[in-house]
This record gives sequence, C-alpha cells and structure tokens, in this order.
Amino acid sequence: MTTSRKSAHISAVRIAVVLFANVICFVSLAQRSSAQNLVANGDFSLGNTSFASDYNFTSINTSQNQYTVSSNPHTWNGGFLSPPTWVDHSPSADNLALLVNGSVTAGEDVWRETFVGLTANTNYTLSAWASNLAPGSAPNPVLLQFFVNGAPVGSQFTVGPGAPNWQQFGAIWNPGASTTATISIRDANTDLEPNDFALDDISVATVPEPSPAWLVVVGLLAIAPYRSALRKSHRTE
Ligand SMILES: [Ca+2]
Ligand SMILES: [Ca+2]
Repeated sequence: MTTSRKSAHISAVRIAVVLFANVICFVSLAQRSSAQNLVANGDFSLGNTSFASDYNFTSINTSQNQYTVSSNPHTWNGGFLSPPTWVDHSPSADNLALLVNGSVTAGEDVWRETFVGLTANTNYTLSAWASNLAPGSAPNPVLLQFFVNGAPVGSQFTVGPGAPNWQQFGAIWNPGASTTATISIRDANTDLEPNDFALDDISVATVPEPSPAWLVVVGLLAIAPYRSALRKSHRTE
C-alpha cells in the first residue's frame, strides 16, 4: 500500500468511526424520545391527581412544605413570577406545573408514583424538568434527585440560578428482577429561602436498544465513506 493510499485509508476509517458514533447517538436519542412515558400525569395537565406527595396541597402558599398545581406561581405566592415571564415547560395549552415551596424537613417526597408491570432487567430513563419560581436563587440552590423505593438513584442535580430557567435532570435505572417500584423526587435543600421551584414533564420510560435492522443500516452508512475513498485511491494509483 502506497503512502497516499495509507493516508486515504486512515482518513476514511476516521470518518467512518465518527459517522458511526453520530448515527448511533441519533438513533439512541430518537428511540428514547419515542419510548412511552409511564407517568400518569407527568405534565400536570390533569391537575392535582395521579401522584402522591409528602408536601401539603394548598391553594395559597403560606409556608414551606407546601405545593400546588397551577399555571401562575404569582397567584399562589405574591413573591413568585407570573406569566408570561414564567410559563410551564410543556407545549400543551393548560400551562400547568407542580409548584413547590421546599420543605425544611429532610427526606420528604415532593412527587411520588408507584409503578407496576415494569419490565425486569431493563434500563429506564427517569427524567424531569425544574425551574426556580423567583429570581436570585443562585446562592442557595434547589437540590433535586430521583429516588426508587426510598433509595437515591443517579446524582443530585443543582438547579441553576435565575427564573424561568427550565433545566432537565434525571438518571438511568434498572429494576433488576422486580416489576414494581415507587419512584419519587426529593429536594435536599432544607433552607427556608428561597428554595422555591417548579417541576414539569416528569417521565419514566424504557431505554430501547437499537434493533438489528437499524445496526445493518448504520453499518452500511458508516462504511460508505471508506469504500468511496478506497475506490478513489485505487483510481489514482
Ligand atoms: Ca405542564
Ligand atoms: Ca421557600
């Protein structure tokens, strides 16, 4: 093999590897986004139903450890933002989200749902979006994390400053041999101020593996630049 042909060969292999990685990533993300969300009321469009909480539901916020489901944080607590400055995360027209004044007691579930009929030994993506309800939360951030049957999964997520500032957090979790689980979200910040946040678009969904048919297509796409470069190097020798 000549030096120029070796160079073309190496370049083509590099392109193929990068292309293969990109296509695999695209297929994986597309399949994740199309997986069915098992959460009954993840976007809160149904209101205060189909989930549980250790917090107290109120129509007006008077203290910590309270929540509501609303489209307008300002009507719940006069210190919070109102639309159109603050809107929920879902594209639906109801604009409802879970609004929370963080608890001063550690270990309380902000949101909780029990799932049955899970597929054993299968990876699930646990995901949610969070936003501060009042600006200026940077020095004392909300600290969110998923829990399964009371045990933490993934890592603790620090909600960044500002509002509205919808940010996604989550974890990959596998139930092992079990087909039931109680999944919850907790806030590890137990301070009074500000520690006020919203949750929206909570999702529990399987992470499907790419199918063999997809892998064949991906493989053909990946080796196409290599075959093209090799043909060119043959012609120029
Ligand atoms: Ca929503
Ligand atoms: Ca608070």
